[in-house]
Amino acid sequence: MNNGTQPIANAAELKTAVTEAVHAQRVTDIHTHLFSPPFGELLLWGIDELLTYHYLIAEVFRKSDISYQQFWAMTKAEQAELIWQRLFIENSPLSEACRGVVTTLNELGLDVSARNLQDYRDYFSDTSVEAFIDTVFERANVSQVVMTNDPFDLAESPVWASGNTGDSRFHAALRLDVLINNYPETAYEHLRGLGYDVDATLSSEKAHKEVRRFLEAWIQRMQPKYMAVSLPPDFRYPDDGILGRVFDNCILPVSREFNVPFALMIGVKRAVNPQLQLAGDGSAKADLSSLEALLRGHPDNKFLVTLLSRENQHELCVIGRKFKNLMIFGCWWFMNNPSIIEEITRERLELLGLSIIPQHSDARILDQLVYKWKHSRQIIADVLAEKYQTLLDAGWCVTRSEIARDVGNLFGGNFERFLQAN
Ligand code: FIX
Ligand code: ZN
Repeated sequence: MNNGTQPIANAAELKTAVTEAVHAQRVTDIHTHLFSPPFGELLLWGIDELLTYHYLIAEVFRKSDISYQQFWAMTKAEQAELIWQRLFIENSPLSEACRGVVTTLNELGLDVSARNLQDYRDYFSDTSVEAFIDTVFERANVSQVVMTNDPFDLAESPVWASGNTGDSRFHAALRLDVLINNYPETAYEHLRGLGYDVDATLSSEKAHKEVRRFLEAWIQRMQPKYMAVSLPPDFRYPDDGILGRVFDNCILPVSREFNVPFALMIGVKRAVNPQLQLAGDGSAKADLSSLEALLRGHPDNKFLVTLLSRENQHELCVIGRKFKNLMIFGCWWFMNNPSIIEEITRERLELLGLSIIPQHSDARILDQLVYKWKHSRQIIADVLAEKYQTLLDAGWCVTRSEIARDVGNLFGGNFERFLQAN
């Protein structure tokens, strides 16, 4: 019997070993929109939330004659019923977002062949959120998740003020979209209201110091794993506007001083169709010379990066080869589909070996951890098995414990080491 240290003998044993290692590995999910229980209604879960995920809202309009106005006037339960009827009953749920609901219900032990929405509702109404968190973390084999925490969101502030975020499996990420993308419209007044002496264009030394003070206060309060922003495809750096001043004089120095990496999620075109609300964002290819300039100009800063355009993915891998202060992570949003995850994962392993974080879930609804990780694990296992097989074919020996080591790094170790590195 192979105890883990003997070379794997053949292709069948390899395939089994990789699949088992990937499924046994507990995951650190480095980017979600989930919240721990003290955040109350911000933590979404249950069948009606699953069905009204914004990915499915975008799809239902394509299969129904309902107007935007009529849809948004419905209750959540009515929206869920419409989506269930149109996308699951009147059409087969083939899209990745639809398939995700089926996988999730099935993994939770519900009878998907019955197609009975009321049964699913009954299941969720019979459980508490705390119990359901345990169920989901166990089924998804996730050990910890990173939330998305907006310091400008008044719904979050009471929890941060209380100092009790409840469940230590939920970690913070300090999200800075409002500061970076909406400074004149929103952040400026908000900061003034809190007593920070900032000016409208963020031009003075004093204002920079004040924003740094704001960031430091939130870092103390949240203990975030990283600071983060989503950026449009036309993001440019260096920049002589507000973005450049926030980056150069506020975020980057604080990120360095407190050893809190800065995560950039680049390529989102917000509100391409505003009628779709949260479902209305699009994507486009970014000019990555700006990212190169940022990495080159700040070798002592650490950056986590994910991109929304398929066309950018290969170029990003090449940039990863040039800059060790870059950690590439996840297949974000429109990239989070099996065919593209497979392609990107293969590309990354070929160009960067095991020095990546292959996936995050971006789950907005707790239940989604189940399907997002089940679907991704399968693809990552298949690609890894193929890559180890090419080594075996060339006469290299691989052991089960080496595979477990590699998989452990991909699903959590690389993230932890990147956070700790100076
Ligand atoms: O900016 C983000 O973090 C995006 O992931 C979200 O805004 C987006 O709506 C989403 O849910 C993607 O999966
Ligand atoms: Zn997200």
